[in-house]
Amino acid sequence: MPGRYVGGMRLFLSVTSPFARKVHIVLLEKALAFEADYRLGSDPEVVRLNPLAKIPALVREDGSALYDSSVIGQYLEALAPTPAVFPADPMARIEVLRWEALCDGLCDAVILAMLEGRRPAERQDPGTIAHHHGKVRRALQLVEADLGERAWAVGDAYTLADIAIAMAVGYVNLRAPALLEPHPALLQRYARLMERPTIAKTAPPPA
Ligand SMILES: N[C@@H](CCC(=O)N[C@@H](CS)C(=O)NCC(=O)O)C(=O)O
Repeated sequence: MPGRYVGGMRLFLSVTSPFARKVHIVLLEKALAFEADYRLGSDPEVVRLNPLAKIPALVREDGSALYDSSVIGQYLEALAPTPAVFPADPMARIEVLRWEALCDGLCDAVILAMLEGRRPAERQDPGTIAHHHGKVRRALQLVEADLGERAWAVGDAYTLADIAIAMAVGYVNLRAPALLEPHPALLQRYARLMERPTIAKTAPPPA
């Protein structure tokens, strides 16, 4: 509701949501002023702002809400272009968005496998878990192969693609660490990314 949060931006997030972590990192990188409001997606205030009942949701200065995390990231770049987390070149920008889609989809698959695993044992479908874990395995393989030894995912600068990679590897490490066992290079990359204060500050607490 416009006017409700006048005075600044408000980010609805949780401590474990990888999508919320991604936009939280962007807000910190750009040193933007915002209130962090920790809630579940099912919280009535979140549902009022986002009918999809998901976090992150960002309430803008005019009181209107934005979602999902990819849209929020692009909004923040438009709002505060420096320091940039997207390259200026349009094709390089598409490449950043591809990395983001890959990492977001990877996290979706981790979440869906986790939710299936939380159902009562007799109602769990191992095939469903294997289906989602297959997506995670293939995505992690692609991330590792595609990155190789390069310092950054796109071009020669830190971008939202690297933020998305940190978010995804950090989330697999939290929820399904066995899937990272074949990928020590990704864990090393995550440790390097965690040297950035914005990434360390937003790390989920241990499971
Ligand atoms: N595509 C969305 C995904 C957001 C999402 O799945 N958020 C989860 C938390 S990690 C959530 O709020 N789930 C609650 C629900 O789906 O009911 C984004 O990028 O923002």
